[in-house]
Amino acid sequence: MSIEELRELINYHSNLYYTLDEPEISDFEYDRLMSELKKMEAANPELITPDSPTQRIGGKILSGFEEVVHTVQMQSLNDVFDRESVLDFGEKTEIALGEKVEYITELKIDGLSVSLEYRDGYFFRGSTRGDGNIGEDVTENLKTIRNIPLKLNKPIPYLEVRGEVYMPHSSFDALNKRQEDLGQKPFKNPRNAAAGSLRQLDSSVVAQRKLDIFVFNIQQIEGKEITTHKEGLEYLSQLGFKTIPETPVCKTIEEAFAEIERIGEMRESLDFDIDGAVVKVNSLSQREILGSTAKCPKWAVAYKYPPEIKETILRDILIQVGRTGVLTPNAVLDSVRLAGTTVSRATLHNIDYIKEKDIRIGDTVLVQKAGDIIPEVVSVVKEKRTGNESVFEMPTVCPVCGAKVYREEGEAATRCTGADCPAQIARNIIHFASRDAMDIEGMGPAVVEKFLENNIISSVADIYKIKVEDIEILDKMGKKSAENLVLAIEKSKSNELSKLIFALGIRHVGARNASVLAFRFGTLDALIQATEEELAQTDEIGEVIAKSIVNFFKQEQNISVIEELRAFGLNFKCNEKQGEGVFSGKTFVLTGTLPTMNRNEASKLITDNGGKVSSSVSKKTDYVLAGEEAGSKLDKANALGVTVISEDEFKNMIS
Ligand code: 3BA
Repeated sequence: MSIEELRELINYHSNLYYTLDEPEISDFEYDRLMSELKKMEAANPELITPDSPTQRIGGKILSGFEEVVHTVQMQSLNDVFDRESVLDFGEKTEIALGEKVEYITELKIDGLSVSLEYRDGYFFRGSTRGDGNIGEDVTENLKTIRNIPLKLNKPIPYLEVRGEVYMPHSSFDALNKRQEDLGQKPFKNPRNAAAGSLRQLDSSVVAQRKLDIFVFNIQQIEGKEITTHKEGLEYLSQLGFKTIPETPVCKTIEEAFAEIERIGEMRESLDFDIDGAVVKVNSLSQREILGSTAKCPKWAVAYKYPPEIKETILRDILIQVGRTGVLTPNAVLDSVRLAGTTVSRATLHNIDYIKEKDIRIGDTVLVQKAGDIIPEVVSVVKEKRTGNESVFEMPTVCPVCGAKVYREEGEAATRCTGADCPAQIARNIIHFASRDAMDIEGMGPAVVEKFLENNIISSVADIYKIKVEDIEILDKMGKKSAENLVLAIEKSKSNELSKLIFALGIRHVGARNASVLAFRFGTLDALIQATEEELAQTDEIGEVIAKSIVNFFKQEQNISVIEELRAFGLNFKCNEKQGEGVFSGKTFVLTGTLPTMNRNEASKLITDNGGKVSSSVSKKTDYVLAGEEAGSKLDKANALGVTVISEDEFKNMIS
């Protein structure tokens, strides 16, 4: 097969798969064709064309986005919130035109508007809306979206279309799972995720995010006459675009409104969010006559659906333990239909929320979908109380693992303290193996997940039981990397104590704290025995950290993990030498912003040279190293007569 034939074949199957959702070949077969094409292109780079499917996998890294001036402004839409206003829009339109008007009601996708430009049938530029007049050039990112044709089915001279880029729920769920695994903040909703993705400078990241598009408007076209919106949409799909779905032509504004209601009912069954419906005049010549105001066309209006609220009975409150160890109370409800789906669970967020709204088991409550996804209990119908309702209290132990739960002052969240809690195990193991912790190379989030799925490990200590034979059979692993991983695991046994302390994942104990603790207590056993007072008296360790540490070691489960680790021969002793040098026996306090160093760098220089860093100024303090905007610590130093030095003086002391 020639390279052209192969390219055509892949584009053919890609269109079947991504745009028509009717694949004819398996994913495996498709991947095989792609890898064949990549090989051919690598051997003959001059044969790469702009519409090659290999151009969609991303890779170019930009330093920023160029500006794009929209030759036709990207307008906004007037919003309306009820039936009357929609009918009003119809009436005004028909009066202005003095004739009958046809309408089209479209889904209003909750994503980001973009503009796509084609010259001689080839996609050459894509841009964001920006302020409507000037947007950003995101061509490389848009190329990764499979539903954007790189080459049109007809080579018309020029075309500009507009559409909405969005993230399907399925992509969103997968993305947030990855975010959590990597210990990164999940995105709040698909719209934010889509916006964040389009702004990525590395298009290969965008390629993984699986964005999608619906095209809804021809903005400019050369080489084809079009007279109605419907005809435009049909032509766009002939050219290869995925156009906005559900667009029957409506003969009257009442029909258009019935369509709004129908869309409202199917809303929840869609694999993407909509934030309303748009009613548009079908005839392009009528649109011309109607014209626009400063920002909005007079021939279209956006209808926003009210959030649906339903009444039901709260039968019970169950606790769910998330991957971060947070206990979330969930309401068990009598099933109700809510915006298209059956709802029988709703979040109650946290105990403060429950107390504030005085939500009790047995109450009649109102529920709604919050942020479109998870339903929440909004309020209690107090008139319907019978007196048989019972007040809910948070459990004192984790319902998953039995470790004590813990709630910090000023925090709404209640957390489990178990290092081996099955609900948190993936996250804890990922943290344990990570660079600043045990630094086990080759044991990143994806590998940990794979090991958990295949029951190779089920606790932190299990890492040290892993054998080459267990893992080399896993796909993508292979003997060589399996051997390397086992070596890396073995090597981690002799890590510094500070790394192990950090790896345990004690809440609030960061890498720096772990190192301070390792020095101060010398062995893990001494740290386990330490009292809250002893801990709180340690430099840099405050009351909150001290409490958290004591709490952690009180949990039997955590001690048994530590005993297992001991049995595997992990290093429990601090072998790092406290630095020796000019600062031996001297205590420093840092305050304010230094001109060139950050806190960590300064602290390291102090400890490397034998000194100690303390968090508060006392008579025992030898030096206060002060920068810009130093506050009360500087005042205190002056009051006590402690020597205050600048960064320059500090550096001179070392050299
Ligand atoms: N149709 C958004 N604007 C839309 C072409 C007009 C329009 C939208 C639409 C102005 C959607 C405003 C930003 C804009 C291109 C201006 C839609 C959707 N139609 N179906 C009437 O699904 N979100 N948004 N984009 N021009």
